[in-house]
Amino acid sequence: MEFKNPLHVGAPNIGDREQFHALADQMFDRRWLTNHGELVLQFENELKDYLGVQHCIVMCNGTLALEIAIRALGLTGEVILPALTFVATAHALQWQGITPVFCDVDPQTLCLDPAEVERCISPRTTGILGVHIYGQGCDVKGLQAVADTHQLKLLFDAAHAFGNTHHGEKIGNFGECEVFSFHATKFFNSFEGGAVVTTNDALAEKIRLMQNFGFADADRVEHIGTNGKMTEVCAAMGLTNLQVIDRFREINGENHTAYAQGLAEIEGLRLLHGPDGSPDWAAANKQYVVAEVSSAYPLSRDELMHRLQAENVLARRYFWPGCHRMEPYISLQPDVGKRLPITEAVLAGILLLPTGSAVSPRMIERLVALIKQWAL
Ligand code: T4K
Repeated sequence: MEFKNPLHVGAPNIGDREQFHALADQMFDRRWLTNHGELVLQFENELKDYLGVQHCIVMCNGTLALEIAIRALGLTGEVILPALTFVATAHALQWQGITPVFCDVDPQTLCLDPAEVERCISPRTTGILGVHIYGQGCDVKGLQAVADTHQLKLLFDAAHAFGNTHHGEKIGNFGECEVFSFHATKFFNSFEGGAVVTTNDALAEKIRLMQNFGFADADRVEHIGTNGKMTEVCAAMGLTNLQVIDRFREINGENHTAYAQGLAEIEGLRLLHGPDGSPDWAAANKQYVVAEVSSAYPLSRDELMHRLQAENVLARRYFWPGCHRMEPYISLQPDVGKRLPITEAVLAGILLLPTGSAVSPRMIERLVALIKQWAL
C-alpha cells in the first residue's frame, strides 16, 4: 500500500487548536452552549463581513438551512434543480412535499443550463434551485432571466462555493438567497453547520424566526418553525477556521497545481476545472479536484478508483449515480435520465481526488506516479 494513512476526499481543514480551546473555554465559563450565544453572534458577524452579504443566519447544517430557505420562500408544487448534486439538495424539497424536477446541466459549468430549465417549467413550477457545483458559479444571469420571465423564485445551493466569486462578485449575493454548508468535509467547516445569506430584509427575518421554532419573542410564535440553531461549540470551530481561511485556499491552490501538472502528461485523464486567468479562479476555494477519466485511459473510472483505494487513496465518484437514480426519485420518475444526457455523461467519467490541508503536493506526486504507472 503506497499510503500508510488514508487520503480522503473531504478530510477536514482544521485551524489553530489553541484558539479553538480558548473559545470553547469561554463558552464553558459563560455556561451558554446554544440558542444564539455570543460565539454564534460573533460568527454571524464575521461571516457577513467575509462573504460580503447583508444578512447571514447560521444553522446546524446545510440541509436544514436549505429546507428552511425553501419553506420561507413559500415554494410548493415543483422546483427545478440539477440531478448533478449531493442528494441533500433534492431531499430538502421532497421532504417538504415539493417535487424535485431534475434538469440537465451546461457541459462547461456543470451547473443548470437556463435553456433546459425553461423546458422543465410546468404550471406547477414555483422555483429554481441552482447549485454552484464543485464551487463553479451557475449562469446566474441566465437563470435570473428565466425566473423573472416566469415569475419563479430563484435560490442557490452554495454548499461548495464558500468564499468564491462569480464574474468578480461574491457568491452569496445572488437570487432570493443562497445556502452554505459548513460540514466537516467542506473547504470551510464548523464541524456541522450551514447558513442562509440574503439581501432581503423580510426574508432574513422570517428565516431567523423559522430556525428558532418561529419565536418572535419569549411567548410569541409567528411562523411554523423548527430547530435549526447552531451550537456555540460549532461557532467556535467556525471562528477558528475563518482565521486561517486564506491559508486553506493557498494550500488547495498548490495542490490543484500539483495535480494539473502531473495529470497533464496522462492521456485519458483531465481536470474539469483549471486556471483561466479569471479572478474567479484565483479566488476559488478549489475544494474539489474533479478529474474525468475517458476511454483513452487504459482503466475504466471504476477500476482506477478501486486501484487507488487499494493504495489508501479514497477517491470518490461524487455525485454518481445522480440524485435521479437514487430513491425515492428513481421509483417516482424512472425515465428522467433520458432527458439528462450531459449529466449522465459527466457522472460516468467523474473521479474526485483528495485535497485540503491533510494532503501535500509531495503526496500528490506519489499518487499521480501510480496513475501514470497503471497507464503504461
Ligand atoms: N448541498 C450540497 C451540494 C452538498 O454537497 C451538501 C453536503 C449539502 C447540500 C448538505 O449540507 P450538510 O447538511 O451536509 O451541511 C459528505 C458530507 O456529509 C456532506 O456534507 C457533503 N455535502 C457531501 C458532498 O459529502 P458523504 O455521505 O459522502 O460523507 P462521508 O461520511 O462518506 O465522508 C466523506 C469523506 O470525508 C470520506 O472520504 C471520509 C472523509 N471524512 C469525513 C468526515 C466526516 C473525514 O476525513 N473526516 C471527517 O470528519 O457526505
